[in-house]
Amino acid sequence: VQQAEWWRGAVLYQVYPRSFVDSDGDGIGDLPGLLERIDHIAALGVDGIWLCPVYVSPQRDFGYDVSDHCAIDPSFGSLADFDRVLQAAHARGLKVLVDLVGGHTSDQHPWFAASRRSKAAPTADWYVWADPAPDGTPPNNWLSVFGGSAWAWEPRRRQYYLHHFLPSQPTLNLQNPACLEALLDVARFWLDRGVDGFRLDAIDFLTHDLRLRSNPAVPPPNGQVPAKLFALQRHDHDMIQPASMAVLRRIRALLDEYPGTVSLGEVSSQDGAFDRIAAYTGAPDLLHMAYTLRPLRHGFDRPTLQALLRDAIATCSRGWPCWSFSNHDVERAATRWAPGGKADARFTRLLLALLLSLPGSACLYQGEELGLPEAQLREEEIRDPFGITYWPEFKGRDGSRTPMPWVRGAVNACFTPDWCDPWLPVPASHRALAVDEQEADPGSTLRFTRRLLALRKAEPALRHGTATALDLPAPLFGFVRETAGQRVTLVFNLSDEAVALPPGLLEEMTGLGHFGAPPTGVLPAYGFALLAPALVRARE
Ligand code: ISL
Repeated sequence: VQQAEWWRGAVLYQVYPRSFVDSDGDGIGDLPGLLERIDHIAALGVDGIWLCPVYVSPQRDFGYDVSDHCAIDPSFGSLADFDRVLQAAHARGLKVLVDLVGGHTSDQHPWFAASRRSKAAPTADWYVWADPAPDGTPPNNWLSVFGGSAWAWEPRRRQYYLHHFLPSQPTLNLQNPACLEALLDVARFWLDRGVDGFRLDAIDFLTHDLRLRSNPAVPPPNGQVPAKLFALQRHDHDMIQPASMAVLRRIRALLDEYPGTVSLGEVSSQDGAFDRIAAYTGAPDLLHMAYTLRPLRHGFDRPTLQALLRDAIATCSRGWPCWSFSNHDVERAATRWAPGGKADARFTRLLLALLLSLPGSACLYQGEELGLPEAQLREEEIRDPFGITYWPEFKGRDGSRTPMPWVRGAVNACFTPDWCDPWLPVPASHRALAVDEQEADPGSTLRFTRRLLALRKAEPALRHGTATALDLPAPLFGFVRETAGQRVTLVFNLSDEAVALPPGLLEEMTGLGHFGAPPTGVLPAYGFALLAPALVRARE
């Protein structure tokens, strides 16, 4: 694999900077803090970092509402701090992808400030404006992901503007050529600074139906009105439009001017997510890779995993998926999928082993390497506007955004200087999983994750190999990764009881190194075995 293809099979560590390390004591993580702890990331053995937004922003959606794309929000530091992080990452062999939030800006962005003031402004058509219906109501029935109509009224223009997320996140009109050029200029700014590519936010929302047709209603699933009303429509006209492909092609063409840079698209969890990953990444003039949180909608049982593996194999044959089991938008996998909803170290490691052995690339979300469970927050602790709207049916996304626990015994686990309060509390349940504690324990999840990543580096089959399902009796699930005659076999015990390995596999174990379960031929509860030649080489 050429250097330019470094992203195939790469693992990216997702940093949510607000919650990584706070160096200056305002309760908010920042770039100097990230710099202090960058060796934690390098020591994991990942290939790069995906850094969530650090641009100037009123922080209504914690950085996904950008008001100046080419400057760093003072709460995170300065451009000089950014350059230092970039340099430190590159010095350690880590690539850096930054977020490109192309679908919308903050309402505080100068582009929008001018656009809302007058229909004659240079950026008048850079957002999606529409006249009211004859009765004064919004132009159609589109809904915002975060609740309510997707349209907000602007008295100065006597028009509505579109927002797929918060009203303070007006949708950009990327079908306006000047607007698209402005977005490409933003991308160029960061590429010139040396970033290795972009995570592209919410690509299913980049363009919309220019006729503004209403979406068809769908009956409530199981006859019950869902907590999030967004599910009550089929999003035929506000999402997933063919016109987005032209936008993505322009972004790719720009990236191709900077060899080695890559794109990672975020695909919504609407039906057909894997087909869309294939469509978005299936041609050399489109995206390099894409991920979806779609699998998270399901439980963690054998049929679901079998379907997931089928999707993984099919998507790899047509495009390139990136796997993400946890991130800043969803409940942490260690809790979401845990048996009985109670995080369990054995199960958490099984999840990590699966995440890092599926064919494709992968994102590891900060704290996932520690096996952090979802934080249970009280209503008054919630900061996420999505959670505030829908509490208590949906508690928002803060449970996966709490600060990284660095030092078990320190005030705020050393996320902040000890004299200040973090923006979200450090959960008591995270202290025992703090980095210092896990560094000292050879059997910890952190040390396990490092060994797993080292194995992925050493074993080409795990990075680049094809995948083939294994036909195993329940409760076992497994597959084989293979490249150039080298095989890696993976078997997972999905039950809470020990299970004997089938005889054929036992034979395969002889002569192969084991990772995970002890080589006794029995997989303990939630145990797994990863059988790989590199493990033998390592022993010799
Ligand atoms: O699937 C979805 C809607 O059908 C959602 O998961 C959607 O794709 C997601 O909410 C988009 O998330 C991204 O953009 C948001 C921001 O709040 C999230 O943090 C970000 O990851 C708006 O910029």
